[in-house]
Amino acid sequence: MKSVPNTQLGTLVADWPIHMQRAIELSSSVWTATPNPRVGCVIAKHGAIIGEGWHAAPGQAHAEVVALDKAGESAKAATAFVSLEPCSHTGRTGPCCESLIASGIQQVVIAALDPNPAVAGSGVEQMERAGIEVYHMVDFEQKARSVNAGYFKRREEGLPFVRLKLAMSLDGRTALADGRSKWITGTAARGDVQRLRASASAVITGINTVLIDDPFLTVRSSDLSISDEERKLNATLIERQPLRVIIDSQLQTPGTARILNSGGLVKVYTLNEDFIGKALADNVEIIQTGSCNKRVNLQFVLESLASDFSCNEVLIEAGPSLSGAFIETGLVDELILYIAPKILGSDGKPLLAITGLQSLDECQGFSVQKLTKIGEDIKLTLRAGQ
Ligand code: AOF
Ligand code: ZN
Repeated sequence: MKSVPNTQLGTLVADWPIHMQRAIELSSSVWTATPNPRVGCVIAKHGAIIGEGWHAAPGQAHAEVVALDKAGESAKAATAFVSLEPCSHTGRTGPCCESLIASGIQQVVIAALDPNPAVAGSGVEQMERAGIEVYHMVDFEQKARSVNAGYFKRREEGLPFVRLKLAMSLDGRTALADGRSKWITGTAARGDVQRLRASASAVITGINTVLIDDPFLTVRSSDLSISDEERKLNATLIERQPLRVIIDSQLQTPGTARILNSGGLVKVYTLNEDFIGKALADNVEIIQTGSCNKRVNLQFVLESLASDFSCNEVLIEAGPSLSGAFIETGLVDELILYIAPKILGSDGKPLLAITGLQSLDECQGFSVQKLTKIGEDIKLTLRAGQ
């Protein structure tokens, strides 16, 4: 495989960056393909696109196969641009590199190797053995990886990408002193949260939220404010419920909790050793996990979600204690903060229960990635680290 930086592309292949950019764009046509990565493919010949496609969901055709189908016989001697190394194994579908070889494609250009141990370079090897020229556009690697930050993190570090969603007033409060908080933010922001849920492999919450708010934490089609086109592309995701996860050290979740009774699978992580034989419902699994200062060890939970349930991206929607604990342990990769232009007053509930910081050096920093107005509210996207 030849690594080609953009600066070394000759005039003959000047259109390569455009096609690779398109392949990466196509990969994010769907909110998620969990547990699979998002992958896009463009097939080009003499500068023109003759086929393109993306992987829509596990079990459905891989991006290369969709694009090859569109290109038909013209794929012979053409070039395929794929955002991820074509697979070489038989999973839910057959190996893409065999389909590419059979089509008579002459060149395959990738943006990143697939970290799946069943692939990991063997896709490239097989294609090269069959006489296909394989190129790696190194300048697109970072972009391709960021589209699948969760997939790469799970495969390489055994952890999912962790997104923490928070909503607060202008003065950093989440509820009045008596706990009343329903709908601080407007309908547009709540519709956006629905989309975060639909994009997640799992939504994590804590026992306090279950006991106080009794949320469903479901994806509700009617609450998603999206275009018809986006609705069509993500139709299966709107129907699917992400895995719901409850961190419940003492196993206090009542069998009547809405989160258990709204469809989809639920995992309850607990420290309670007497859980054996306790059953909440058929869709609910109780998992005993390790502790850290008598609280559920959050790193263990995340490791289990990655290795036992193949979660690529998880969304935390919890109260100040659990959200604060995730931040304090440094496990959050991205923070999505909705700010409602309201003042709830200093006796209102704080955003995060984090105490005891002694110096400014101990404060965690975040870098602002994006700032948008959403309805009447503000949405801030932040990444951990400065
Ligand atoms: C590709 N093109 O579009 C995708 C790939 O069980 P399966 O058949 O769905 O395969 C899932 C694995 O295939 C996944 O873990 C990753 O290694 C690769 N994904 N590969 O060539 C695609 N989605
Ligand atoms: Zn494949």
